Amino acid sequence: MGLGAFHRSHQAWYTQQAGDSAEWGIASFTGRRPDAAEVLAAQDGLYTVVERSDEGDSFEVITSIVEAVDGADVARFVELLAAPLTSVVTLTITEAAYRLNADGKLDSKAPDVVADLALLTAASADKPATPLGRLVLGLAARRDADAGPLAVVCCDNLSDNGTVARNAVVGMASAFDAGLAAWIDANVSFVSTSVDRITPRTTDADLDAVAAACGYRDESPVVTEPFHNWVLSGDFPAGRPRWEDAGAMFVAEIEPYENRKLWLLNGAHSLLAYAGQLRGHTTVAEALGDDVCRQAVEEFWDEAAANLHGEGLHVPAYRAALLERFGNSRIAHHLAQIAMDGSTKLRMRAVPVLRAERAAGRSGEAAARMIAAWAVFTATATGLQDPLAADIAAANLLQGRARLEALLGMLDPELATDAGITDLVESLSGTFAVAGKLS
Ligand code: CS2
Repeated sequence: MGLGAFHRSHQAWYTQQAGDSAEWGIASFTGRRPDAAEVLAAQDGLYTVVERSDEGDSFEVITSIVEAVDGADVARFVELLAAPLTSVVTLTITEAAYRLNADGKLDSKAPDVVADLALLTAASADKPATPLGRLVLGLAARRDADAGPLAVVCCDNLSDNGTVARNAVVGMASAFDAGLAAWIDANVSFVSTSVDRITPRTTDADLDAVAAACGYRDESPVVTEPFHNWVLSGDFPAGRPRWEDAGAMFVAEIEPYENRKLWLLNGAHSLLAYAGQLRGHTTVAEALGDDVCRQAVEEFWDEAAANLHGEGLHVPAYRAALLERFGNSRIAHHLAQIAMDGSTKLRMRAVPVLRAERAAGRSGEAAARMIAAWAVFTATATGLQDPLAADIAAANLLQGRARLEALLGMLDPELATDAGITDLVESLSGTFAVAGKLS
């Protein structure tokens, strides 16, 4: 589920590199962009992965997607899930698509969740609109067809993402069919993963670069960095491609890897997204070149590192590699793209570090600075893209402490009641102000 650039530079790319790739094919369903399936289907699912480094570009045609489908074609999705040969469902549906509230539970009041639950309950469920609604319907069909167990592999940047996916799917299923919820519990393995490969949105210039270098017109290439990483934890009861051939790691305990990636990479990304845009920058590489942003990142990394425990994490080397990856100036990774859905992302990227620092008796100032930058950004940006955009807009009409309490409450209700934290965030609100930029 999900046919975006990241799915194609990561899971589809890993599947192509697997030694047994000829035995596997991916049917990829779009989420929010039906046109992505149309363009790819017209090319028989083939597309080019452009690996872009400071040294230059390399090109590879990926053949592992054998079917590109508009996600609204729920009938085809359900048909494939009911097929015993289907073994794995990966999810790259964005963090926000899990419709979690600040407690990490399914937000059963979100309007599209309510609508899908009504459809499913009425058994007139031909077209659930949310990815989770579609997955629940597909799993019901698999149970009815007695097609056996399978693995759901969450590839979105959420802590303990397998459990999150399980809770959301089982939560939705149990709302209308307790038997289905029990079947899912017994037959579906929810695999947790930490995924990593920086993949910005494709531009027209990328299409031209592929045409010039390869001599064919690919309407849907993907540009990505050479680095790639995939750590997985969980069972695959119906088998899986040999992703380890491309370097995927299968581990018993995923949390340390997940935290390292979510806090150091994604945390720095979100910090740069808000601080960088407030200071007039457009891309990650530009923002990192600004000493004020760079220092804020280093301080946040110090706080995060103090709370990363586990063997073999090599945090100093990981940080050094991140500076190089972020500094790849040939990859224009737009801050505006990263800034989307901040209320969901910060729950995973800033809040855990802030909480861990406070629990250790320290201030958590660097993590609070990220939240402060987000809060200022939400008040100044036009057309904010966030599942809580309406609530954020309402909060920004409030004044002083009430405003910050309302914003913090969307990230973590408990933090919002801690006056020490609201004061801290308030005191950091001017950190990234540039004269003339905030009016
Ligand atoms: C980024 C991620 O947009 C974002 O929120 O932080 O997409 C990031 O580029 C990937 O997780 C890198 O693996």
